[in-house]
Amino acid sequence: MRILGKFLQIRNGFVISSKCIGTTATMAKSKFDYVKEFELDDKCLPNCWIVVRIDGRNFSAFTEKHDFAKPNDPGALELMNRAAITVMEEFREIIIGFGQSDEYSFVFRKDTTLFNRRASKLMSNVNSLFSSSYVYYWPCFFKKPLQYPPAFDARVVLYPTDKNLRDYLAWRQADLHINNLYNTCFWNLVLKKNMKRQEAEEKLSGTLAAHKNELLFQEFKINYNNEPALFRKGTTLIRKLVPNEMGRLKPTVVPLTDDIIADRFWKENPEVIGMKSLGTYQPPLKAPLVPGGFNPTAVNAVIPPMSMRPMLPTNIIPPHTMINSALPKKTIESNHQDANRELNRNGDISGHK
Ligand code: DGT
Ligand code: MG
Ligand code: MG
Repeated sequence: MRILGKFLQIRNGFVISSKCIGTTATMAKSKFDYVKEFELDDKCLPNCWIVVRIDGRNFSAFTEKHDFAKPNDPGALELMNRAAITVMEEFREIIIGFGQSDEYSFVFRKDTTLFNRRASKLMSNVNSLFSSSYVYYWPCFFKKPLQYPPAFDARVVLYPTDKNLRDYLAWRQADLHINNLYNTCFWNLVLKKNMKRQEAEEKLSGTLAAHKNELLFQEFKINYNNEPALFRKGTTLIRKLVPNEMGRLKPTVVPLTDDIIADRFWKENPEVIGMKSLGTYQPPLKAPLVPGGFNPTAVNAVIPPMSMRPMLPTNIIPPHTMINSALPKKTIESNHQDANRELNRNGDISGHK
């Protein structure tokens, strides 16, 4: 747009001399281009598992401010799972996720070429989608509105061998076990025996796991092994073939509350580390319920009760509702091969060959 004859133009809201336009554009290409060289190459080493772990920033304060149940808030854990499932539905090169407390680990297949394996791209995309999903789905799980925007930190760690990866995941689950046993004792002492926090801390100081188990049983008649698996084992997200309404098997992110330290899990789900065709989901025969109808072993545990999601459009309710409506075994088996063939053809789950 010309204002003062040929001397002034308005471009992008700035008034500039028409004489300078050509020169400025040329300079931007030649003179400033070198700054690109300052960007570090952060491409992840080849043939390594890429783990992105996110963790809530100062969640000690966040959980207090938002009245989370102590020591475990089922809604809060389900919200973490919902956000993590959103991440895994978007980034299909993630083969497994593991969540506990305010953290989630996501494992990219070791041969992923996503974002050219750039650590900062992988990490920032996962973290950003997780954080926005956490806020987006908040009203489905909590009646109290968010008091301030939560934040998550993130890191990338590479593991060169399958054993390293399994040990990493075992480490996170063992960490959960140690903290949860302690916290279950601590909060029972504080909330049920009216102990001061410092008193409870002193009572538990230096005690071994066996002592804590004994304390829970003797003083509160709690058998720790009967506590909800969600609290004791965290949530493991893997991909399985799950029948939809039409009986067709569809690749689905499935939340499990399983022991991932022992070999059994890895034998039952060899496709995870083996990066093979997906297995078919077998619903647990007997899903133990915890008070309030919360069902931590069922796949649809991540779906909040209807009463808690009045504000949600239907299209953001996760597609896991059919998982427990077991189809006849024969139908599942005959669909299994077709579904895996379809996966390979469409690259639907590019993480599995
Ligand atoms: P950070 O990660 O260094 O910024 O600091 P924090 O405060 O996030 O510490 P972190 O990540 O080591 O510990 C997680 C905190 O979140 C811890 O204070 C327990 C709390 N938290 C996590 N899940 C729950 C829950 O379900 N209920 C309650 N009451 N607290 C929880
Ligand atoms: Mg934290
Ligand atoms: Mg944490």
